[in-house]
Amino acid sequence: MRAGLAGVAAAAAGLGLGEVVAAFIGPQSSPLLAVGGVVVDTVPGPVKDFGIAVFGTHDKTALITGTMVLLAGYAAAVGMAALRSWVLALGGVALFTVIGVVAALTRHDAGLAAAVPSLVAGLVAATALRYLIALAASVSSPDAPVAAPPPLDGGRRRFLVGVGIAAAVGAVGGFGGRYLTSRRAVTAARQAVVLPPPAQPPPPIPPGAQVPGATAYVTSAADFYRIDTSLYPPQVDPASWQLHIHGMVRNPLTITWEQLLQRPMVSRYVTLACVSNDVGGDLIGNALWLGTPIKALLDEAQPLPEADQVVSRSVDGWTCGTPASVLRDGRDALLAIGMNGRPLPVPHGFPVRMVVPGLYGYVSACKWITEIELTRFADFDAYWVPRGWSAQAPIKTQSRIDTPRDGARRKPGTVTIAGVAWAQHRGITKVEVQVDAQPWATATLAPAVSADTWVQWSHQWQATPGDHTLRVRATDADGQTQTSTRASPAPDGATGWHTVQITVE
Ligand SMILES: Nc1nc2c(c(=O)[nH]1)N[C@H]1C(S)=C(S)[C@@H](COP(=O)(O)O)O[C@H]1N2
Ligand SMILES: [Mo]
Repeated sequence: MRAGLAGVAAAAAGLGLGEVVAAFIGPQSSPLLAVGGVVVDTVPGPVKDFGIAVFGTHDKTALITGTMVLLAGYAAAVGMAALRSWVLALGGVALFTVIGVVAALTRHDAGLAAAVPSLVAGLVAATALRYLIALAASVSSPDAPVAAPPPLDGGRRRFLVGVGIAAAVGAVGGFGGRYLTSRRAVTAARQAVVLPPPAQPPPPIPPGAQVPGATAYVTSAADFYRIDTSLYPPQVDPASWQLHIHGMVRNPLTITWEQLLQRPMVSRYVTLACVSNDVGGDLIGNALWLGTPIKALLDEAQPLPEADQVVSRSVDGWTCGTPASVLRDGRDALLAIGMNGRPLPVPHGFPVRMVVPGLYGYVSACKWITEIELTRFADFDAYWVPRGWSAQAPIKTQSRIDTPRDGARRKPGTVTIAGVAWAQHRGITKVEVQVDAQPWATATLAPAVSADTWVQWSHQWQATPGDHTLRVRATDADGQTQTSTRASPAPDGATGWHTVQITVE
């Protein structure tokens, strides 16, 4: 018990100081984040149902908490082992140090220095453990539970003080390290960015685009879903940002932030969607993006005709593969620097990301982009492809009921059913609503800025008392109506009709 406590406290002290050191070397070198990052990159393949192209905020918190709980268990065992054999305990600490070092060194673009936080953590943990175990062993009273706790003798008090100091070092180091890391973030650099004006003003939002009861037509940055594999958003300073366009091109290019700002800028509403968005889900958002057309950049680089895939690489090594034909077909595929009139928020890709109307995010929306490589689908699989997701992933026509919510209660009489529908770049031509087994009724479509955004719809229903099932389905400009067949998001997007149950009384 006492030895277990010593193990946990020693591990906390080590990891805490590791965080402080990592603040100076780089967030990805933190032992916890490095090991967590390796877990993110390796687990999705083999573990079924975790292989989803979604890694949201909750998953990140769960992963770090889970790692800490596992670590605490392991550290307690190492503490216990230390009572029996110091060599065994030292081996236990060393094993974890090595795992941390290897994880940190294998992160994308890691230098040798990335090993230092884990090494410091291991050294501190071993030293603290040695000291605390010595204190624990010097405690005279036995460990067995007793009816009333015996008065603290000197040895016990010294041990508890030792554990307390180690735990405090862990807590102060952990929070302090996080604080130092946040101080080194690119917040100030982002605030200093002055966005260039677009060549033309942003397209006006047609009156009536917003239907009462439906979600906001333009999603604020704060409400915009965030999906990526990074446990700490990459901090990229525009001053040192560069984009390399290379691979199967006649004319490889490198552009700096200053050069990017000189390029023609357009301002476009585009609705982004995650392939992991389940029927009725909210991994979708619509924003006004400011950026420069990718097509012109590619034209300058002169891709070879055989290059059918554009691989975009983020500063953290994440990749996505986009059909070269899509990026060059004239749609508003952008290298974006602004979101809703502000520089991109750091979690959404500051300073530069890709935005491509009509493709799911995992094959097009590379955040923190630093590289564009022309290649062939036959030659390279981007990040999610070996993890069970399709290489090609156009957004599927979908619709969602925003009001009434599932389980809602309404009074009999006129009830507004409303929501959104999307088929980016094709456009929505019809939305229909079905109540119970009645015939499908055509909903009223609100105007939208373009076929690249979602569209809102509404339907007035004369509600009668009882339990009711409401369904929605959309038809796109290709004439395709959503299938009723329920499919889960993997491998290329969910299908099925969004359905809610409500009670009228
Ligand atoms: N660098 C990087 N870019 C990325 C991802 C990622 O994991 N890393 N995830 C992609 C996925 S799966 C989606 S759906 C979109 C989400 O963009 P958002 O977080 O701005 O909404 O980003 C894409 N760009
Ligand atoms: Mo996604």
